[in-house]
Amino acid sequence: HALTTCVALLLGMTQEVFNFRGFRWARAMIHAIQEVNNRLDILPNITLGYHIYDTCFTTSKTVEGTLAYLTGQNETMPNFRCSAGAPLVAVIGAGGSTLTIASSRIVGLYYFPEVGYASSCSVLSDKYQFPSFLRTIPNDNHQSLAMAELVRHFGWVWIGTIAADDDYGKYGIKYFKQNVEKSGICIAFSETIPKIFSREKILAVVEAIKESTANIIVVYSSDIDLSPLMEEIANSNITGKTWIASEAWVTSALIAKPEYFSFLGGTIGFGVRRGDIPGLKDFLLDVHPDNAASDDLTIEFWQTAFNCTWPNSTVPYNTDFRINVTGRESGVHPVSDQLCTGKEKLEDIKNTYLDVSELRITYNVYKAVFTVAHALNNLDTCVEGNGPFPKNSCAIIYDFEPWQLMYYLKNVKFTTFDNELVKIDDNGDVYASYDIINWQLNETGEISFVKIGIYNDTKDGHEMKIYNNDSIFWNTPTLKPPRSVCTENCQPGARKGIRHGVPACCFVCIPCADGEISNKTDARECFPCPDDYCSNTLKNECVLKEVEFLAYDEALGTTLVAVSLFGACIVLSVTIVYRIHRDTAVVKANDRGLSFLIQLSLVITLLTSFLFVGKPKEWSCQIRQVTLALGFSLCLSCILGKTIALLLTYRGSKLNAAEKHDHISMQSFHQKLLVLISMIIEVCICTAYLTCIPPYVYKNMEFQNVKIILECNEGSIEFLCTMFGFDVFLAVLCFITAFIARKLPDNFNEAKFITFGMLVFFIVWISFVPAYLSTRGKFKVVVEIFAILASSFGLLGCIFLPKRYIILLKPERNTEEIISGKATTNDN
Ligand code: TCR
Repeated sequence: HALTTCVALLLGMTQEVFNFRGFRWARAMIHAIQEVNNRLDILPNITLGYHIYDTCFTTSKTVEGTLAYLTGQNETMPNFRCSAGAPLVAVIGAGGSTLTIASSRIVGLYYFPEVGYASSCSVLSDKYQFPSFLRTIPNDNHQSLAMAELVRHFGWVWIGTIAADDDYGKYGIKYFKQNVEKSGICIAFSETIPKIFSREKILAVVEAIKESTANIIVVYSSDIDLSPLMEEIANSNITGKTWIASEAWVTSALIAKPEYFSFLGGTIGFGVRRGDIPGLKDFLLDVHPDNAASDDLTIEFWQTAFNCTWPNSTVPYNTDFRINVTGRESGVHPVSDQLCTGKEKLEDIKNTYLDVSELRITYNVYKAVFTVAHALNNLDTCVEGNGPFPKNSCAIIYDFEPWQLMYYLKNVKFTTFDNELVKIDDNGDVYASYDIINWQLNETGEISFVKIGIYNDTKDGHEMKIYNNDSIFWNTPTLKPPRSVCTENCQPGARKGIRHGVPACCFVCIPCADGEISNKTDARECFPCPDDYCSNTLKNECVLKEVEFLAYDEALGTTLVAVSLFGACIVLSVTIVYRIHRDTAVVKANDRGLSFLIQLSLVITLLTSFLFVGKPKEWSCQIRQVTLALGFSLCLSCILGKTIALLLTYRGSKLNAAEKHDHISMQSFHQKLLVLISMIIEVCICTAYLTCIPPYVYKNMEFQNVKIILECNEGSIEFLCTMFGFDVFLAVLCFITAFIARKLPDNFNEAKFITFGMLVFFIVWISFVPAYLSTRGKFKVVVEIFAILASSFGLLGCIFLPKRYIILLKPERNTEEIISGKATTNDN
């Protein structure tokens, strides 16, 4: 004689309309129980019985059902009942986590087992609160993690979330947020769908979705709760969003309607493992009110499926009192006057109940039943003396305590027809594995759920695999993965600037300042370029600053050098002329040696311009001013020697020939001495300058950000002034002496020309000072070379050219007589 034990199934079958999916679960449980009863390897001598309670998706009904089952007060239950006296085994259910939490708190008091098939909320893993709860669906924490991983995978950083107003939605979204926020992803909005229908609240959610720029919306809700929102979204035609679906609605026919595809297409979601339960389809078809006349659920199912009224039945047709309370009209079918004949064919219709293509939760129900059956079987096959209980005793199948079955449930381990190993861990959880599902439209115009990847919880972390990115359908105009950002990335060359009072993903891009760069996207800071570098126009690279100096190969440099070379050639030509005519009066008059020295010094000064042109080097900086100063001092001291000689010659002209000769050679000696002394003084000053504070190459960046002006820093202005001051001093002496000697009868008006030459010299150098001070960069050098050339040419022109003119073109004037005595008459 078979003994009957009794299982209760808690599930939501009716909310506002009959829930075909729930009815399928109920039928799947019956099918599983029948399989257990038919199988010889599990509980051979025992028949499992069952009670089915409708939770109506409300806590009160769930609690009522639970209590009715435990106490045996069966009034409210539908047609299924166990034979009296059969021991109670376990509760399977309830559907949603909120309901399970309610029922599990009650059964937990007695340590009475409850096996959930769809209750995935993470709190149910807390064994302190729910000691007797186990489940065949993975804990939602895994799903939240998977969603976060998915969002990261596609680089979305600006995300809206919608949660059902229950434990499932709230805990799921909470854990998702915790996960994404760690990786810098921002939540654009967080909305909740009301449990009790309220149009205003739903419209508020729709408004939030419409207004937000987030293109990715994560929804944690059951299909029942979500459908009114989706209806409203369809009405307001919100497109361009990609939805991330939680397991509870990803394969739901209630949401995946073809007419919704334009805005829900491309949805990506997670589904628990599916299994094709053998024989289920036939079993589902094998339902008829005639077979169970008193079964209200079957009658209600029949009436809803065929839109007719079963004759003489007491089952009301879709007249839930809440419809009037909330005033919700849509989705309620009008009462049909047509009577059901009983000849309607289930095979002809197509509805959720008969759809066995996506058996995921149904498969979980199947596994839940088998978990209980295997645990009972283990309890039954316990060998006395080898048992797990005190004194190695066993529990007796006819009469055991709930905790004894709990022991076996916690250690249950079996494989299904699908070869899936079901193993329940200490927290009552199972191994987490999800299919990643993408909504696509198939040829027949229906939504198909395409598996595009998997997510597995592994021992060390988790792994997500997307098989092929191209197989994903994206509901975007380009069919490319959407982007979801609050602000587009800051390109290199700009940095992120925070905006107060908005999430961190919404920022402003501030371009880097001159001389600063950022070379990566979304840089927080701009970095200053090193000294010799400046930023390019895009501000993403440091480029070497342009170096400015007067180069040989630019027009100005070449011209100046050419002019100075030309000057040097003239001087040379003068020297040659002097050399050839060295014994003529003009050349011999007033010391030949000095004239050669002056020519030499002019060549030196003219050629110093070579040191000024070209890239300044340490050595060129150091010698250029010094050479110049020495050149000038040589030149000026020689001229001074000459002018002094002129003054003295005048006096000497009254001497006789012998005295005159002595006088002249003495004078020549004195002149050389003067030159020597002034050169020694100048050399000393220059040596002191170069040893104490020498000039050096200086990169001047003060005036321009993009250019380095390469110039010579003069080191010590004091030394420089002393050096040139001495030249000036010589020049002044020259000028004075020449000026005095100007009226004296002399060699071919030499004093006059020298006066004139010195005037040119002064004018040039006096105008040099303001010009030099007011120019920048390479033009400073140009001004200086200009002054050098001008003054050198001035001297050259005034001192030598008139003489050359006489030598070459007026040789008749080149005689002794003119020079001495009679010259006075010629003068003026
Ligand atoms: N966990 C949900 C309820 C739920 C559900 C479903 C309801 C899940 N999957 C599929 C209907 C259909 C996952 C909860 O509340 O825990």
